[in-house]
Amino acid sequence: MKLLASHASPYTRKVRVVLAEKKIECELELVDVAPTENPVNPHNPLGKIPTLVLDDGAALYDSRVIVEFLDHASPLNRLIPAEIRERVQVRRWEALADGVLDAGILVRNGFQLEKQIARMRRGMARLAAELEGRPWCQGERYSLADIALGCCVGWLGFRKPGDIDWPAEHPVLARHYHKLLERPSFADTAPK
Ligand SMILES: N[C@@H](CCC(=O)N[C@@H](CS)C(=O)NCC(=O)O)C(=O)O
Repeated sequence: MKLLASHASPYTRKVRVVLAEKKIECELELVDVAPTENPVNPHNPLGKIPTLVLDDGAALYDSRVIVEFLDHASPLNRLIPAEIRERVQVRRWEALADGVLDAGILVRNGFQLEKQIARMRRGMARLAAELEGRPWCQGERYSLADIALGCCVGWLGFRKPGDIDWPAEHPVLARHYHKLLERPSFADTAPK
C-alpha cells in the first residue's frame, strides 16, 4: 500500500494522522501535483492527493474515502463511530473542515482554468469508461454512485463549463443521465 502525498497537503495529513492512530504501515511517495500532467493522474483522474494505491494497484480517493477504508482496515482505535447519528455528526465536522480548506486552496491557487478543464476531461473519461456495459454505476442496483454521477453530468450539461459538449464526447454518460431522468427524484430536481 502506498500513499501519494505531499508534506504540505492538509487532506494528506488527515490520512497520515489516521494511519498513525490506526498503527497501519504505509509507504509514502512524495509527488508534485502542481503540473497539469502529474504522476497522480494515472491513478486518480482528478490528479489530486492524497491518493492511496492498494497492493493490487487499485487506487482510492479522496481523503474521506481513504479514511473510511483505513478505519475499517483495523479494529484498533475506531475513529468513525458505528452509530449512525454519531457517525454523521463526525462526518459533518469533516465536511465542514474540508470545505473550509477547499475554499482556502481555491483562493491560494487562483482557479487554474486549464488545469481544471484537463481534470474534468480525465474525470469524465474515467466515469464513462467505468460505466460502459453496466446497467448501474456500482453493482446491480441504483445507488448513491448513480446519484452523484447524474448530478455531475446534469450540472455540466446545464452550465457547460469550458464549452465542452459532454453528451457528444461521452454518449454513455448522456444515456445514463437520460435513464436517471426517468426517476421522479431526478426529473423533479433538474437544474434550472
Ligand atoms: N477533496 C479532496 C481534496 C484533495 C486536494 O485538493 N488536494 C490538493 C493538495 S492539498 C491537491 O492535490 N491539489 C492539486 C490540484 O488541485 O491541482 C480530498 O479530500 O482528498
